[in-house]
Amino acid sequence: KDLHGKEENEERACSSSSNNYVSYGTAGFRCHHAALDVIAFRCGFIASCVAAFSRTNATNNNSNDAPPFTAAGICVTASHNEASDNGLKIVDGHGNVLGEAYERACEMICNAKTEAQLENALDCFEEKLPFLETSREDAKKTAVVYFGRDTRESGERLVEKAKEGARALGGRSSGVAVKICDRGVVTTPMLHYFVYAHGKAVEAFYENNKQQEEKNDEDATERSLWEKIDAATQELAYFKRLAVGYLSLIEEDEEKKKKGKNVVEGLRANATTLPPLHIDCANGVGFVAFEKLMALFDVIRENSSSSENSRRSATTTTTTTTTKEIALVLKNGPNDGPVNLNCGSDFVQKNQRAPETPSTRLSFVNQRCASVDGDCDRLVYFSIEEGEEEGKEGENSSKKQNFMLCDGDKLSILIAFFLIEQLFLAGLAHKISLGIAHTAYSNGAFTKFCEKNGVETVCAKTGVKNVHKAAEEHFDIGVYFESNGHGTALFSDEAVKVIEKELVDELTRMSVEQHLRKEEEKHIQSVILTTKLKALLTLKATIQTINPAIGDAISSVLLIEGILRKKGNMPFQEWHAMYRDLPTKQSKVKVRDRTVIECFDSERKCLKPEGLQQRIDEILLLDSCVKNNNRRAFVRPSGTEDIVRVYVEASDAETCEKISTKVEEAVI
Ligand code: NG1
Ligand code: ZN
Repeated sequence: KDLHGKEENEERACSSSSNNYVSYGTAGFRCHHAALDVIAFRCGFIASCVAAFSRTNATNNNSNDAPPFTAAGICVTASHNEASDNGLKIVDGHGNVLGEAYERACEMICNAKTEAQLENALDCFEEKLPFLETSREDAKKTAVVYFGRDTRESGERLVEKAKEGARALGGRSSGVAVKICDRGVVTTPMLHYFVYAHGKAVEAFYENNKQQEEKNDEDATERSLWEKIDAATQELAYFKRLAVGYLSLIEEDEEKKKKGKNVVEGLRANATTLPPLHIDCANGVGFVAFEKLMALFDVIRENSSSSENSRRSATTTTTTTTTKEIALVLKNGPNDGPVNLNCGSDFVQKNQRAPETPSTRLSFVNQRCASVDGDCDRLVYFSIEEGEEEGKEGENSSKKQNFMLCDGDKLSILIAFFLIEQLFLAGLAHKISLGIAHTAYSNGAFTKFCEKNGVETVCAKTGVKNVHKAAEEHFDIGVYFESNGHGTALFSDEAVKVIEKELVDELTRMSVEQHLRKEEEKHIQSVILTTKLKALLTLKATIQTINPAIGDAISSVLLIEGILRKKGNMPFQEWHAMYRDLPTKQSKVKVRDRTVIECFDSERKCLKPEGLQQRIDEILLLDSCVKNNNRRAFVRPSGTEDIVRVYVEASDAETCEKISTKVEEAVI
């Protein structure tokens, strides 16, 4: 009975639901916050189950090892959606998005309207879910559930509901005690990282204690674990990992600058430093998190007794940090307006224009800029050049703006090319495969560019979970970004091992050589680094700069800033000009029931309703009787909003518009 967790009179319809049925969308449940109390409660319960029954890699089913202690998590966020929406993302024991295999059962549980339906859904959940790797009796005594939320007003209420749901597992005579770790307002990737780090701490603990008596003392195990994973320690560990990774990544750059080894890069590095990066934080949690990162850079700088100048000023709207390592200007924080309203990566990427919040309208012009989304797991870079309209100088002149976007595709390209180069220099190109996973929304010019440069690509269905999976399955290092900036570079455990082993081997080889030359013993830093060693160290630093659990805008900013610096302060324009995007048009169409549309071929084609694909194919021939390879159009039901998305790409903007209008009509 208590599983309903339902408030009286709460029957408000979900904006993303049809017939009051809330589907498990592209990234969990998401709709108007008022309809989410029951769903939050039930998701909390689900997360508790995940935590209670899933194991770490360090333990296995048939051993008498100490019980597993992996955690699970709930992010209360609606990412890029408007401020009145909210949502629930469930994090599995490894810190990843809860797998697709569980989605239907979660959907059944969250939509059950009667006691019988609920019981049925729970049975289904218990019986079918593969994550129940342990039997009921074997479930661990403490289920640890992490909670985090973005800056939305409804977040606090929904976290409380979700906690109630999580605690309900303890109340079901399950013998499980539920431990709540509320991390307050954090980015989605931070919460994923905490769950991931929790699992790693547990794994390490069991590895270290395997041979010892204490392994049977569960209470001692738990106590010592809790010391490692309190909120402040975990948060500092997260920022430290990224910041130290970044500093190691750019370290060599300083050396290169002095030596001017590569003429072009050396010249650039001497002539300029990268201009500060102005970050539009979508009026959301990213602002808060970036501020913490900057504070850490300040501490590191102070401790390293650097004589460089540094300036930090905090106001409600803008925070600036300028150190020799990184220069960030933060804009659009939670006090500046409703989350995502006329700002954020979704606004910038979909509308192809700068954020339009009153305080920042003009301040992005002629700067190097980036935008994150409401929960800080997406990132795009952009720049707007403003100049005088030709031949119109003086008072009446109008300004001509040139908007340039480096979206997820261009992030992928920059990272992939950089890593390919490093693998080659490290002598590992033949041992470690690298490729890019993307979605149907990737620009045709991007896929052609990859093909031309021999970079393997694979197209997956929309949604991080799908692209992540494709990257994992196809490559040792899988770089993946959705065009909207969701993504990361994924290193397989095997790839990490190969890199680490090669690093040790190279260091050994160097010290043997040195010894043979009968040189005095020198510290490694005083040795001239070989190209191979430098590349291996760069790869290692890259791995550290990346959030291993999930795509993370903070981590991506550091990685991209690091790469641009390593490329001799590559100007934005040069990165942007690597290839030229085909004009695109994205629109939303409201229909009565979007679920009638079914897609295949990674959502590039339509199976149902009958005739729609044929109609789209006809429209693509507009004003032409031959197929034009630059033209592409597809439609798919959104998994996060109650709309159908239409995507069109063509050689010119005018044709895009025309095709889009016709496809929209066909959908309606
Ligand atoms: P839907 O609403 O299913 O298109 C959107 C994004 C996805 C992903 C999810 C989750 C587009 C076209 N789609 O999904 O890429 O980011 O939200 O946030 O941007
Ligand atoms: Zn997001």
